[in-house]
Amino acid sequence: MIDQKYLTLMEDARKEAIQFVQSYPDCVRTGTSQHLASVLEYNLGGGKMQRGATTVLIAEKVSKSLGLPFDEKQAAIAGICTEIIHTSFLIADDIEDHAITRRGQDCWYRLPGIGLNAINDASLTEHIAIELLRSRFSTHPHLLNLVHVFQSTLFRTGLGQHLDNSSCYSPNHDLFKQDTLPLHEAQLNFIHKHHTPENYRNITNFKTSFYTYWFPINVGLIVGGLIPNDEEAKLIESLCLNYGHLFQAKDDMLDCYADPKVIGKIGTDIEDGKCSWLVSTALSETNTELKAKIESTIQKHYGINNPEDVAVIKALYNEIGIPAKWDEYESKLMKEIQEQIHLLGEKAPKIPQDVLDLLLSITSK
Ligand code: GPP
Ligand code: MG
Ligand code: MG
Ligand code: MG
Repeated sequence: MIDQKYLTLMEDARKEAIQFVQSYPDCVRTGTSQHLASVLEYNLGGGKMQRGATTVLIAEKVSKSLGLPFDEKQAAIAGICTEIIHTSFLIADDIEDHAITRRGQDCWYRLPGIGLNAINDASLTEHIAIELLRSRFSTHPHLLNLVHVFQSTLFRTGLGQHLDNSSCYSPNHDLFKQDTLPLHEAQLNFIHKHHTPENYRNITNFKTSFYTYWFPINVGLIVGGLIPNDEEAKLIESLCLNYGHLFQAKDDMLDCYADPKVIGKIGTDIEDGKCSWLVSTALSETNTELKAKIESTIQKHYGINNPEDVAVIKALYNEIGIPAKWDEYESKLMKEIQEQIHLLGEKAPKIPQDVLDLLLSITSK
């Protein structure tokens, strides 16, 4: 559990971010800054604040261990900037994924008067994070490193989102119309090419792991005054990729199995034909006869926005024991992560181990 102190710091930083955009000089015509404030008011709350709190926790521990002064309010601003980037991704992701609800309320793009303006709001939100960061860290010795981490996070996550979107299957995918192969073969080719554990891993690395773990950890280290050397950077990155993998595979399980009231969003992965942990695991079946049955069910019923087809896929997942496979996979992955944290403790003792342990326990909860 994240200590209440850090959540309160994040809440104060959230209010400050809203004041920051409200006091922005109105451009073109009055009301622009109020619009930005409404985007943040509606979208930058109700989340777990995991990324923001990670930033502050890491920065605090690192600066203390280096004997440097620590400004918790400034660190919380860096933390809220990581959350604002997250918000910008969610606004866009919900349009791309045809989602209905987010954090227990209607998705931003579904509100009257918003619609596809939400695309521009997502982009503006991203800029707000950088503007706020630059204004509050203008004299910080590592501002350039911070901006670099923000920009590479944006680029990598965008690449991941592209991989995710271009791996969506549907039996009547546009691409199949141009294919010279018969429909049945074009469908199977697509599934074989995209819905593999390797492609899944690649998608999650880019769309989730960088921005959910690598980003706040690196921002926290820099704010705390530590620029990791190459060896430390490599170890941190490979740990972050595994955290992200655990996080996303779990998110995929919840998409199918959790009560929307509990997770605040209604799952759309099956309807969207996503390359999820569930479908890529189902298709990794080694028994030839069972594999053929799984493939043909997915080929016919996956990626269709129709409750009957979705029910067929959910029944398939249950029949082949996806929940039990998940339990086994989760334990294996958690052990691997614990070993990585241990190794990092030996090779990079300046990186706070207790925060890394906390991140694992939050992710696996
Ligand atoms: C999570 O995927 C990944 C993101 C939210 C990154 C989006 C990146 C962009 C550049 C827009 P998801 O769709 O499974 O998340 P959720 O289940 O929360 O919708
Ligand atoms: Mg989504
Ligand atoms: Mg998505
Ligand atoms: Mg999801």
